[in-house]
Amino acid sequence: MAHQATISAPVNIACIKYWGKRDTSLILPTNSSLSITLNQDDLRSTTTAQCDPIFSPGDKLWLNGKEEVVKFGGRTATCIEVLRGWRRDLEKDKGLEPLSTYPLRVASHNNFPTAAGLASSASGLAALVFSLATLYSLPQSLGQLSLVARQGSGSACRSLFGGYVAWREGTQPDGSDSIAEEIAPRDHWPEMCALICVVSDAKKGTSSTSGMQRTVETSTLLQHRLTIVPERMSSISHAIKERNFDSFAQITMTDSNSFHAVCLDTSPPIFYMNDVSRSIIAMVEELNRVSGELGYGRIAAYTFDAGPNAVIYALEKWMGLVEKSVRRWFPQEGIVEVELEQEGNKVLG
Ligand code: 2P0
Repeated sequence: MAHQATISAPVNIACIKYWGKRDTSLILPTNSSLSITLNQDDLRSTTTAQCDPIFSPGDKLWLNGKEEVVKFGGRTATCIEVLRGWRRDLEKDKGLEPLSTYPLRVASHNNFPTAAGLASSASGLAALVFSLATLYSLPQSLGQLSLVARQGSGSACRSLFGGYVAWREGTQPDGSDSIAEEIAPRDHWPEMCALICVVSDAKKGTSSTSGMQRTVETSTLLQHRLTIVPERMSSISHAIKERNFDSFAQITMTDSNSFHAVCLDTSPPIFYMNDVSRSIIAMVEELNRVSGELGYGRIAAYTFDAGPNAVIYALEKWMGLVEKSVRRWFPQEGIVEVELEQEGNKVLG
């Protein structure tokens, strides 16, 4: 019988955005980033990895039922190669069955639209890495696995953890310190919730990988952004530690706007947000203006990734009001309310 592991991996949404690589093959970012992991009941990638000596030679991968080519030297192949190497070392040390020599079959499924700015590559690559680590019974820590997931897709390194997660850009040329870590568990601030407004589930026009490369090559504003992000990383970490929503919201919204500004400063410019996205910004800003005047401070924080869909963070006590406002002004948009996630990847079988 084939050896098998099935796991699920969560989606993460960044409050401080990753946008730009200083090394495109090792996937080393131009700045650190920070994200929140969303509940897997709502959004997840589920992946089964199998290996068996009777399989025909070569590794095979299916994404949402469609076979994907595992390109030699490509990102997926790199992740598989590293994990297989770690298994080989373990087999040598402990005299284990040589699973590392068996062909692999990996099938992955997302329960949300792929490539619609909902971070499908993050959960997908995190799921790939964790399913193989489970299949191979690897002893490596989540931090070490994050170094591998990062090489599959940058943002994937953050999806190995639950709660509030930082990806440190690192300084080493080999990427050995460009690692993700949990800075606070979900339980630290359990009232935090997210509302996803699916403005469009169409595949995005410019992929993150090519878009950020173009930004690095052409945007002068990016250089300015890079001088500001370190301070933002420490301020938002502080806001999370202190459970200061007003400050958290201010930094999250500012960084989302800064990211979309560098997209606009790219040549040719990249537009991820549309008119509905901008109207959602106006609505949240208005809500915060009123709540500020009433002495509650900011009560909602929008953020947009590489697509038009909005993610709005709010504390549980305000989420009813935020959701009602979104439904009133944007009745045609799909809305998903999600809690945060305690765990990173889960072993299902
Ligand atoms: C983020 N995004 O921090 C930012 C915000 C999109 C906007 O990480 O080339 O799919 O695979 O490393 O990880 C999208 O970038 O790009 C992303 P690659 P990835 O979540």
